Amino acid sequence: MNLRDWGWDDDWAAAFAPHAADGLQPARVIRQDRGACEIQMETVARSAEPTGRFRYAVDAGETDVPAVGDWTAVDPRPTCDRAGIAAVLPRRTCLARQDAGRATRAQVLAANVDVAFLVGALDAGRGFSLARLERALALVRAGGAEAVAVLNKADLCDDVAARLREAQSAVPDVPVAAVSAIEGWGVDDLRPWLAGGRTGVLLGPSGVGKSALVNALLGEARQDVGAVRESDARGRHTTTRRELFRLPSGGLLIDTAGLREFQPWDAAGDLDSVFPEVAELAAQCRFRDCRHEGEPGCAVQAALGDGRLDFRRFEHYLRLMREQTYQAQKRDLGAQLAEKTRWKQIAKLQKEFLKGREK
Ligand SMILES: Nc1nc2c(ncn2[C@@H]2O[C@H](COP(=O)(O)OP(=O)(O)O)[C@@H](O)[C@H]2O)c(=O)[nH]1
Ligand SMILES: [Mg+2]
Ligand SMILES: [Zn+2]
Repeated sequence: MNLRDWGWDDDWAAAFAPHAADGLQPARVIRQDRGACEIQMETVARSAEPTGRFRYAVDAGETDVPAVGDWTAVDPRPTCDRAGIAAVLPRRTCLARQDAGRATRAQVLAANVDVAFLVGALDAGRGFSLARLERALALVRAGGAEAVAVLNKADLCDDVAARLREAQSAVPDVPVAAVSAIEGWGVDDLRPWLAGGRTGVLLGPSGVGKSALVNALLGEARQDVGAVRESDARGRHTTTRRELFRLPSGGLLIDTAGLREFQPWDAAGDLDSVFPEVAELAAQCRFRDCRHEGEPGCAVQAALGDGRLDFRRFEHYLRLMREQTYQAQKRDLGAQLAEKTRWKQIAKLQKEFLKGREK
C-alpha cells in the first residue's frame, strides 16, 4: 500500500515537509464514526485521536477537528492503541454545513474532495427535490468542489428524460446523470470524475441509494444497503458515519450517512453561482442593496413580470437567501455571547484578585 493510492501527491508532500522534521508521519482520515476516527498511514490503517496539544488548539478555535478526507501529521505512538493526530494539513476543499447541535459552528462533512455527487432518487417518493439539489450545490460551491447531480433509482421511473430535464434546469451548469445502482446501469458514467486518483463524496438524504452506489462502483458489497438508522438513547438517529473507499478503477469515494439537515455553511457568496440568472438581473437593479421586493427600478421584479425569470427559481433563491441571513445573525449572536462570557470571567478574576489583596 502506498499513500499515493489514497490521493497523496507532491503538493501534499510539500505541505507536510515541516512536520516531517518533528518526526511525524503523513496519514489520511479514512473513517469517522462519532468521536472515533481511522487513518491510513503509509503501510497500515490505525485508530487515531487528536493529541492533547492539538485538542487544545481545537478548543481554542485555532483549528478544526480532523474530518474524513483530511491529510494529517501523525505521531504513530506504536505502543498505544491509537495514533495521535498532531496537525491537519491546510484543506484544498472543505464541505461544511451548519452544525445541528451548535448553531454557531460549522460541521465539516468531508475535506479535500474534488467532486461531490448530489444524489437523489427517482422513486416517486421524496428522494427527488429540485430545491434540495440547489441547496446542496450551494454547499458544494462554497466548499470549492465540483458537483455532479446523480438521479438514482432510474429503474423505478417512467419518464427519466423529463426528470433529467427538470434537474438540468435547476442546476444548469452541472452535469446530470441518471443511474440505477441496483441494476448497475449508468454507474460507469460516474467513474471519469474520479479518474487520476481524485476524491469524490456522495451527498444526499437517507435512502436515495448512496451506499448502493458505493457498492456498485466498488464492484462488491462493502456497505450496508438499506441499513436501519442507528439511534442514540433518546431515539434520535445520529448516524454520522463517513467512510472513504478506494475504488478498483482508481479514485476514492466517501460515503456519508444520515444527513438530515443540509444547511450550507456560509454559502452566501455562492448563491450567485447557483442562480446565475438572478445574479445577473440583480446587478441591473437601480439600488445596489435591492431586496427585489417591489423597490423602484428592480430588474428582478421586471423579469418576473414578463416571464424572463422563472418564478420557482426566484422563490428558491429567496428562501436560501433568508436562511443564510438568519444563520449569519445567529452566528453574530453567538459571538456576542462568547464575548460577554469572556468579560464576565475577567470581571470575576479581577474581583478574586482584589479580594486576595485585601487579606
Ligand atoms: N430500485 C432501486 N432501488 C435502489 C437503488 N439504489 C438503492 N436502492 C434501494 O434503496 C434503499 C436505500 O439504499 P441505500 O444505499 O441504503 O441508501 P443510502 O441511505 O442513501 O445509503 C435500499 O433498499 C436499496 O436497495 C436503485 O438504483 N434502484
Ligand atoms: Mg447508506
Ligand atoms: Zn431588485
